[in-house]
Amino acid sequence: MKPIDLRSDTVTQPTPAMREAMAKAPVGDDVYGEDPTINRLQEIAAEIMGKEAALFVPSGTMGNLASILAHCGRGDEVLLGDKAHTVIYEAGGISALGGVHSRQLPNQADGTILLEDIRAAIRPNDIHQPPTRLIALENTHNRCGGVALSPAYGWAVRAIAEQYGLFLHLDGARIFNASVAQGVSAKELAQPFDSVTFCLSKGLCAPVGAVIVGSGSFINQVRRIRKQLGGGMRQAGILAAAGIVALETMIDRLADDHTKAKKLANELALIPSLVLDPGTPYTNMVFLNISPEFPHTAQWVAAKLKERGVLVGVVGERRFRLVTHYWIEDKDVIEASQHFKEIMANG
Ligand code: TLP
Repeated sequence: MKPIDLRSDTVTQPTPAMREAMAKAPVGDDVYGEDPTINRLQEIAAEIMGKEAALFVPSGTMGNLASILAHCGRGDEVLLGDKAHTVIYEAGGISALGGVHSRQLPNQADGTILLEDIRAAIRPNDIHQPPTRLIALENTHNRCGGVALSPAYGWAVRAIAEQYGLFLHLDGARIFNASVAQGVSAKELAQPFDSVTFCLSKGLCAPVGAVIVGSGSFINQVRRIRKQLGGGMRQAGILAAAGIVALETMIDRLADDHTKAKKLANELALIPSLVLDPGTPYTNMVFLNISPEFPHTAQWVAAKLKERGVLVGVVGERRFRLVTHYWIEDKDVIEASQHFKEIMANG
């Protein structure tokens, strides 16, 4: 039996159309810049994001790492939210591999960092202190509940970046969820940023890959860094072919995932020992806690759910993250909620 896998949208399998495109893709050596399918993916990506150029990379993590290493030298400082994926889930790569000093500012519940906190964190020109070089934001914001940042907030941070001569990077792993949820184009969301990483292999269902977009000279720089990181791929047009299908056919349907997340949240809200986060879901993620009177942990509940073929993300002692995606159907939402209900009632 196929499990109902709500752990993440990273678990999505490629669609049949993707598998077909992958089988037929013309390929070449991309380190020589000769893979026609990768070149096409990069052209489409740059166009969608309204940037000069794009670079295909193996993962969102490498996209953020290469971008931050391009903006910052060793000992430079990047301002990030304390709940940023780059801070929590990227194995400290920017520090370990780039010597970049990370300054973590409190993320607000809406995924933003207060503008006054950003201003106050910018270092003076003082030889004792690491020079502030970059501000990095995340949209949608994973650890802040999958909440979307608005273009207006991007522009407000841009104004600060310009005032102080800083670069601005966006981890837009799920920028298309942010776009669909707010009814604004990804281009509008990307415009205030010097560089954006976005993922093909989450809600868009491609098996592998992310894309970095930015100016032509920036993309030349990250191309060299990608090589340093061992991410220069050869006949990877086979992967890019799925990415093209993702960008051409899988963006608008993300609205269905948001609707399914709402349905899931509505069902779970009826279960007495579960407490949903206020406002959840903003996009395709439902965050919830187990109420204090329930005698077991989230791990315990997750293990019981697993026995019944339902997989959920445990993101705290008594906390879950459930993510909807292309391979979750309406009936799966009902079934998963029913299993939750029974387990919580018999706990
Ligand atoms: N996030 C994964 C896990 O790493 C937590 C998930 O299941 O959500 N930026 C953001 C905002 C992300 O959520 C992720 C993946 C990445 C970057 C990294 O992408 P990959 O997995 O392609 O390196």
